Amino acid sequence: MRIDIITVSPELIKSPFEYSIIKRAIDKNLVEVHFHDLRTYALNDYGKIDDYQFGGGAGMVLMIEPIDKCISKLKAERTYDEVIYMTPDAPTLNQQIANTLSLKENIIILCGHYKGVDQRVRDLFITKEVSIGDYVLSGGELGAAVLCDTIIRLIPGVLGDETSALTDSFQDNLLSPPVYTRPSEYKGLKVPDILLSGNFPKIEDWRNEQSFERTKKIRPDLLED
Ligand code: 6GU
Repeated sequence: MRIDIITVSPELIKSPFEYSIIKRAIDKNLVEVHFHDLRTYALNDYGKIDDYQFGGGAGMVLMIEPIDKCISKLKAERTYDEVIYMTPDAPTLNQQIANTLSLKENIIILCGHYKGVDQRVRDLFITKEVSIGDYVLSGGELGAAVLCDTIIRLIPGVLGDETSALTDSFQDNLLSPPVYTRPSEYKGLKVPDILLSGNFPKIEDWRNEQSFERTKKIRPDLLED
């Protein structure tokens, strides 16, 4: 898989790709991530990439021309499955979206900034829009990092234990059950006996029940659909 990220702040988004599971995926060539500084495609030597909005109002809007130049250059080099725009006014990211995107070959992610992008960018180039939740971030970069993390960890070979992504919270619309490790007792707090019993079918039943109870209590909305 190849991910091309277009941003006005490459430095802001790079570090999540330099650690842990995501770094290992890149080192193992399971995914390639390329960052493109939108200012490289600016209209003039001052690096102009945004302007005031027509009709008045506060906040700068990213202009279409630099984005067109960047996306067109990439599209001339290879075919893309999706061109994704990160913005709060979009459907919210969920596990289903991550699962689908993890099967793609090449994707472009455009990070929004300031007041957003000229609507014609969305009309012409964008095939999918994603928000990461009902709150406003200063830019799409953190959202893009979150989206990439959810996608990359699903690529076969990225997680050591092939089955572990399947048992994550949300994979079956349920939250994960509680987990424990040694010691079996800490300051009087005991690990549930069932987990020490060695009875694996019973443990499985207990975990399913805990998942369901936790979901009912913390996220009842997940049980509705
Ligand atoms: Cl992807 N971008 C911005 N700027 N704010 C957000 C978001 C994205 N997702 C939720 N809030």
